[in-house]
Amino acid sequence: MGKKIFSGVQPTGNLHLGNYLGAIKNFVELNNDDKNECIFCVVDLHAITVYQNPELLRNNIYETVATFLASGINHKKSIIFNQSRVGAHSETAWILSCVARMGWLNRMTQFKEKAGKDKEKASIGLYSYPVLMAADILLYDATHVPVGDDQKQHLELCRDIAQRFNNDYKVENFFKVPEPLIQKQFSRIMSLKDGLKKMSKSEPSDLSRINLTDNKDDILNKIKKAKTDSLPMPSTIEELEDRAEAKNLLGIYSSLSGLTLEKSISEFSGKNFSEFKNDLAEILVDKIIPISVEIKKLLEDKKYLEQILSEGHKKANDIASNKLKKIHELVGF
Ligand code: AQP
Repeated sequence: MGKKIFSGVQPTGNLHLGNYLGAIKNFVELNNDDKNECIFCVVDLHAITVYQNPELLRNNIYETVATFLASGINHKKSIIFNQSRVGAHSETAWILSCVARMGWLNRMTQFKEKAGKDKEKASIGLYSYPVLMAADILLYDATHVPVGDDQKQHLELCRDIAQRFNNDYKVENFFKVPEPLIQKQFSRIMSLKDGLKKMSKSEPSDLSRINLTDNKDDILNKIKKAKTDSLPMPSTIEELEDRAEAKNLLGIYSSLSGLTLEKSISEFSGKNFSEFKNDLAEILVDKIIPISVEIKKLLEDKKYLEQILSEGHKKANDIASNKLKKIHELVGF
């Protein structure tokens, strides 16, 4: 039987290699399987949990759609839409926030990381973000949610919320309890400047990430400057312990080449980093430049992108409104 897939990406600009290898590449594979029903959402309501310049946000919504298409998502075989146009997401998030417990949200590590030291100044939206994410997924009866490793905890929370709602309202299986789809290897791509920090859109240094809109020179330059250590390339997986940067770069190489980590290690064993970096840059250019070129081409035709969003909106809205109607009945509205 096929899977019902739901996943989202925030239109916060600078979509990067981590988003691609951790999530979007997986979306494409799932979308290629005709048995699956796929819904891919541009989660703009999530984006504003941290202030976004409105003009940039509008453009980033189109850029995210363009990235989906340029990466290989087929809009004829999936629903692509942006979250803010389907009002049921916000309304369901409210209802679910009356089901979720403070204690559950207090455990979310992403909030702690993103809010930083001064939690009092973080928006309430940033705190309750995982409840909105649960609404996104549960409205569509998704069975599987492909995400990067950093979203695993939010998905567990979504499962808890679904079960609690089903129990409180005595409706077995009303909300499907979704399974995360997290790649076994290389599910967290780290910064090129610090192998202990995840590659991220909001990191101020552009040298920390490969953007999906980078050109060849950008990629060559970023790989040349990527942090490494002074040891030669490792010969075994064990040697990668405590060598976060080497591990990350080899992980990126393996993920793009489709090789296991063991195979990549043996290919470069004992060589120096500069040789490895040349091959890494080459494979990045091979895989990322066609996507980058296509994103730029698609962005020249906003009408086309708008049409895709508008078709997606109609389909998503039908499914979500229908589910919300049932939620209303269950809670007694
Ligand atoms: N470094 C990463 N490695 C693997 N997967 C990643 N994802 C994000 N960063 C990495 C996955 O990409 C999908 C879309 O992410 P998002 O845009 O919705 O949110 P995010 O995780 O907050 O992305 P960023 O880049 O880290 O943004 P900022 O800087 O704002 O925090 C998700 O499935 C995510 O797991």
